[in-house]
This record gives sequence, C-alpha cells and structure tokens, in this order.
Amino acid sequence: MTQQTAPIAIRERTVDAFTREFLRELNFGQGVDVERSSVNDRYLALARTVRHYLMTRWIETLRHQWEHQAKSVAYLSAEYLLGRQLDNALLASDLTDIARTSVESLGIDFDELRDAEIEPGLGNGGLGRLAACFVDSLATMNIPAVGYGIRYEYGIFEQTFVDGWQVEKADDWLRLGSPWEFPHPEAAVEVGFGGTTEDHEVDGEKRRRWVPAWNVLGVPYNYMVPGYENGRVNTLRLWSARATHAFDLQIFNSGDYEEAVRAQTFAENISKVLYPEDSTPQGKELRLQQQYFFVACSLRDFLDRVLLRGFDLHNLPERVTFQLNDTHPVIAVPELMRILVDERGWKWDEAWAVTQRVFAYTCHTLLPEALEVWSVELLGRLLPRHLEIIYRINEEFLEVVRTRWPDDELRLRRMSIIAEHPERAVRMAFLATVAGVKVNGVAELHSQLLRDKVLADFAELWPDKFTNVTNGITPRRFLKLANPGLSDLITEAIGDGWVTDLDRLEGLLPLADDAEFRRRFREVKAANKLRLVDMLAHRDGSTIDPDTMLDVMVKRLHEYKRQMLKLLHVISLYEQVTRGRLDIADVTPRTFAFGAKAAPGYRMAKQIIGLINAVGRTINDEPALEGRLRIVFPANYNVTLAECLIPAADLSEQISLAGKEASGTGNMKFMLNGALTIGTDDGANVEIRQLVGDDNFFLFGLDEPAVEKVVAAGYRPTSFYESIPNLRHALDLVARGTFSGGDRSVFEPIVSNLLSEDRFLVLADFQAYVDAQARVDVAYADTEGWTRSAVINVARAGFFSSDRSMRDYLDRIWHARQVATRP
Ligand code: 8GP
Repeated sequence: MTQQTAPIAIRERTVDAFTREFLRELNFGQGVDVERSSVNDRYLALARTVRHYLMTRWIETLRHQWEHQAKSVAYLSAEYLLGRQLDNALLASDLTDIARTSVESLGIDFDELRDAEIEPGLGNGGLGRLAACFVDSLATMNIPAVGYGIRYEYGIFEQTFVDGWQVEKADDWLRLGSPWEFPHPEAAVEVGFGGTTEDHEVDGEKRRRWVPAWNVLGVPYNYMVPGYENGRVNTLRLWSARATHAFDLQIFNSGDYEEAVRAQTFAENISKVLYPEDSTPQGKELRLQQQYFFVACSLRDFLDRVLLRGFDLHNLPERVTFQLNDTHPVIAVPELMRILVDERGWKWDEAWAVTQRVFAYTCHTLLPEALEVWSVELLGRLLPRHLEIIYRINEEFLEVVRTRWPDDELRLRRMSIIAEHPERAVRMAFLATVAGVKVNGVAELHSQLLRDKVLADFAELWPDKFTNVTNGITPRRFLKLANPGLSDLITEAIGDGWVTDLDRLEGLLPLADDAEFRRRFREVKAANKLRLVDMLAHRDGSTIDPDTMLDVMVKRLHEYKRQMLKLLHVISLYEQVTRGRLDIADVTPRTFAFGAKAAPGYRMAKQIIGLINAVGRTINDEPALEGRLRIVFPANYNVTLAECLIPAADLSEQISLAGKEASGTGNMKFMLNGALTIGTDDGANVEIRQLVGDDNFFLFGLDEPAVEKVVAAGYRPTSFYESIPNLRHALDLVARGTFSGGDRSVFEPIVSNLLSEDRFLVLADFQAYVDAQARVDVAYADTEGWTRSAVINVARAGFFSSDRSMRDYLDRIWHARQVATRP
C-alpha cells in the first residue's frame, strides 16, 4: 500500500472561515444565494458546514480503529431514537457560538435553522432512546464501537389528534433530505431469504448449505456519532434494503409495469417502516425479515470489512462483543453459526465455542407478552437453515439441562428454546440467554426479577451469566443541550467537568442550602417554563400558565405505566371542586402535562388518549378552574419536545405498577433537570430514591411482593371502587358520559375494564397515590424546601449518566478498553 495521505486538516475555527464554508455550501451544495435560499437550503448548508468540521475526525477515528484493531463493541439494535442532530454536532465540535455568530452576520435567524431539522424518529421509546444515549457515550468515552441498525424510510408515526383521538400519519422524515447520512451503495451486502437446505461436499467433506429463494441488497448509510469535544467520531451504520435488480426489463417492455417493479417494491418494504410497537412484539413476517436483514448485513460487514483480511475468527471474542439490544437481533446467533459452519467449514463445537463468547444480551422488559417468539412455521419458511441450527443448539442445550437435572421433564419443557404451545415457536429470549456470554437487566430490581422469575431456571443453571447494568442517559443532550440555563448555573458553581464526569454534580450538594443558589435555580426553572410556553404556543397553539406547578407524565401510552392513575386523580379534583366538596382556593394550581403515543393497534391505549383529551377539554373550559387546573397534551411527543418539556417540569410522574417497568429513563432525565419524582417502587425509581433519600422523593403504592400477594389472593377492583368515595365519584363521572357529551358508551370500555379486571391495579393504588399527591402539595407550598430537594435531585443524578452505564458494560460484559484517538 502506498503511504496514507493525512485527511485534510481541520478547518479554521473562526467565524470568517465558517461563513465562507457556509456560503460555499449554499452556493455549490444547494445552488442558491443567500437572498433566494429557503430555510431548508440554509439548514442543509449549515448542517453540511458543521459536518465538514467533524469529517477529519471521523476519518481519523476510522483509520485509528483500523490500525489498532482493538476490541470493539458492535451494538446491534433495531431502534435508535436519535433526536435532532445539528445541535448535538455543534455541541460536540464546540462550534455553537461560531455558527450562531456566522449565520446571524448574514442576517439569518439561527434558531429558525435549528428548528428546521426533522428529527429522525427511528425508535419507539425507551429502548431506542437508550441505544442513542449509549452510542453518544461510547464516542465520548473513546471506546471503539459501531452501532448497527435499520434506516427506516418512515420512522415512528406522527401523532395527530382528531377530536381528541389519536390519528397516525406516516413520518416522512427524509422528505427534505438528510445531511447527516452517507450512503455507501458500493458496499452493499446481499442477504438471502426462503428456499431450502441441502447437503453437499467440499473437499470430500459433507457440509450443509442454504439455498435461498430470493435475495435483497443491504445498502449501508453511515452516520457520524461525534464524541463530546474529544476529537472522536464513531459510526452508526444503518441498513437500507434494495432489490438486487431494479426491475425486470422484459416484463416492463411487455407492458406489465407493476409486475416489472414488484421485486423492487417487495425488497424495499423491508426497511420501509418502523414497527410502532413498544412492549409488545408484533408477530409479522416483515418484522422477522427486518431483523434478519439488518443482523445479516451487520455481521457480514463486521467480518468482511472491519476485521483485517485473514483475521483468525477463533480470536473473534477478543476482538468484538455483539451486544444484542433486546431480542430483535438474536437471529444473529444462528447466522454466525451458519457462517462459521456452513461457509467456513468449521466443526460445530468449534463454532459454538466462539459464538457463545461474542454475544451478550440485554433484556428490556418484564411483561411476558413482550418476550418475542417466532413460530417454527414462519422461521422455517423464511430462514430454513437458521431453524435447523436453532434445533441443534436446543438439542445440545437440553442435554446440559438433562445432565444437571435428570428426570425433570417439566423443567426441560420450561427451558426448551422451542415452545410447544400454543404453537411450536422459537423463544428468542431463551436463545439469547443460552448463547449470550452475559445476560443483563436494565435496573437493579429488573435484573433481580429476571433472575428470580422470568429466567429463573437459567439463572439457577448459570448464576454467573446474569448481571445488571442500570440504564443511563447522556448528560450532553439531556442537560447541556436541553437546559442551557441550568448547565450554565452548574458550570459557574462547580466548573464544566460534569459534562463528561457527571458524578461531579455531587459538588452541588452544599449549594442546596444556599439561598442565593436556590433563587437562581428557580429563576432557571421559571425561564424554562417560559420557553415551554412559547414552544407550545407555536407548535400547537395551546396555552399554559407558567406560574403553576408543572406536573408531567411523558412516555409511551401503556396500561402498565398507568396514565389512568394520574387522570383519575385529576378527574377526582375536578369532581370535588365542581360538586363543592373542595374549595378551589385549597388546590395547588397545577398544569398536568401528558405526552404519549399509543401503538396504533392498541385499542385501550387509544381510548385512554381519547379520555385524557376529553377531560382536558372539560376542565380547561371550566371558568372556575381557570388558572388553577389545566391539562395539556401536546400531540406527537418526541425527543425534541422532551428536550423542552423536561427542563420546565416541577414534578415527574413515574407511577407504573411495581414490577412492570424495567427501568425507565425519563425518570432520570427529570431528576437531572431538577424535578421531584412521585413514583412507585419500580424500575430505576428504586435507585433514584436510594440516592436522593425519602425526603426528596414521593413514594407511594404497592411494592412488587405486595402486588404479587394481592394478585395471588384474587384481586377485586370493585372492593376499592366501593370503599373509596372519591374514586367512585371519579369513575362514575366517566361512566355517566360527563366527558363525552352524555354518551355513556364512548369510554365504557375503560370503566368496565377497570372495574372488572384492572390488570395493573390502578384502583388498588389510587388512595396511596392521592395521599402522595397531598404530600406533594404540602412540599411545593414550601418554596425553599422544594428547591432544596430539587437541587439535591440534580446533585445526586451523576450515577445515571450513560457514561457510567458504559463503564459497567465494559467492566461486567465487554472488557473492551478506552483508546485515545487524538494523534
Ligand atoms: C423499555 C422499558 O419499558 C423501559 O423501562 C426501559 O427504560 C427501556 O426499555 C430501556 O431499557 N422496553 C422496551 O422499550 C421494550 O421492551 N420494547 C419492546 C421490545 C419489547
């Protein structure tokens, strides 16, 4: 090879140089001049300018990675909920001020350009946003890593409300072009589907092979993942599906245009749209296609392009860990076995020994219905060779179980990777557990429940396989970017080291007792509320009163998260005030904010959205409540809205039924931004409360063992309905059609579900919740005490940095090392 040329040096970091570059992009990239450019032209030019500054670092990082061949992390995730890129790229490259001055010197509104970006919503909720925080931390911590996923043409649907009901619109996020992606069609990878398997001979040895019936191409699109001011830019590689042949010219010439492009449409459907499901798998063929498509491309990419030519794959475990983000990528396990055994001619045991050491599995749920299974029929049809391999893995695994527990048929059936009922199906979580070098839950309680319940048999067999890594969030996006006011205040007090070492927030603890600091802390909160008022007015035309307590519940709409519990509390307040049983003067003025998307096929969740909006209309129109109680429910909750809402919040609602929320990460974002939590003993709430102490957290409700007991004893929701008058009155209001123009049928499914089944014990926890809210009111009335608690929350939030999560993954699972990339 000839001597490598150094990448073009980093451009001058001056306003003039930036302006020249920006104008060049506008002129030569967009073909317009400043005067005639649209906002989108300007946004694209700005984004490309910033991109240029990062480019050198990206090339350097890739070169460094290639030269060192250090142990890497390959994060396999079907979702990355990235949020807007421009702000983050500006922050990472420390160009925000230069860019602003430059653009404004041309008479262009900088903030308008920042707002022009359509966020890439390539994820549903917690799981996808976690992946985005993790890649940010990996880059910031100088860890050689690559994120692999799918470039969905349509991300999570755009939520709109029509008469208060959710109506979904396609999220055409690429319609104006994305300046952040780098397509590499020349590096496309071919992936097979369907067909048959057969024996054949290679050098006199019998081997199995797969003869797929059809193929698609995976085209990689690279995205920069800039570390925070550290000169490193990692890569996120998302795959887009294309047909191997654009269309059949002969059929086209014969006039059957639709048929001629059928194969193309069929192939491109694979990466067309993100499944909008959160916490339930959708057993759709297309989804399995998506999963296999992206992991097959990613493995191929890593083995053929990232590794040096001639790399001895026996050493793969020293070179990479493929981290499986939930079960979506688990089909990578039989795929690697297929590559090693069928394509490379390895002995089964040899291949399994390597495979078992390169995968690790993160589980993100506790809901049994969320554990993915694929019917044997479907898997065998789409991936026949993989099914054979899974059978063999299972056979050998069951042998291990049999040896350990002879004559325990029941256990064998419980642990088999293949379920027999209601249909023969592959349990992907079990496959991941058998193949993974480690299995982790995402918060202490969750990991404990995985060990004790969901995967108890496996934990008994392999206790050392199980570990915990509590989730985290990136302080770059969720404090530095989202809350500049608080960031500045913190930096003034303790310096700016917290941005990459969040534990330093502890330094704020003494300031909780400093009246002047608390005053300024409140000033920041008040300013953030005004910013939110502005945003909501612009975005939805809705108004909120910034002088009220902002009480926020934002997350996916799911019964286990219990938006209904909060709503019943609001309805109850309304009922008591309008019936004259409660003096409005005694009610703490509050704005109740909701943000939530429901899976399009989840009827109860959509009903609940309808009810929140209906109650909102009624309450917000009630003159007696003006300035005292108000509901806001901005449509289409996403990362961008979160970045504005969370910094303005006073109270964070984390009220899932104990034992159901694996971790939660919103809870951490609120804490970091100085909101107090009202929450159950669930997920990472447990750890938040341990860190801030009982005085700075509003705990309520049944804990997990108590929930188990109530359920085991035969839970009767009506007993709570009958014995708690305020609960009865609130539910009766809904039942009588108060919020549906007198029509009782509209919300009847909600009422009857709560009274008959109430799977998530809303009624059982109602009184405890109301009591806790009363404690919130008392605490809030003491402004200084409240602020003190808020400061303590921020000061204790260091543990929840995703940098800490990465350190835990490194120590407990990956054993990769940080490497310096700076030349
Ligand atoms: C979510 C969990 O519900 C949430 O508690 C956690 O914070 C987040 O993952 C990140 O760990 N789980 C899912 O989104 C999930 O299970 N999605 C579907 C695959 C089932």
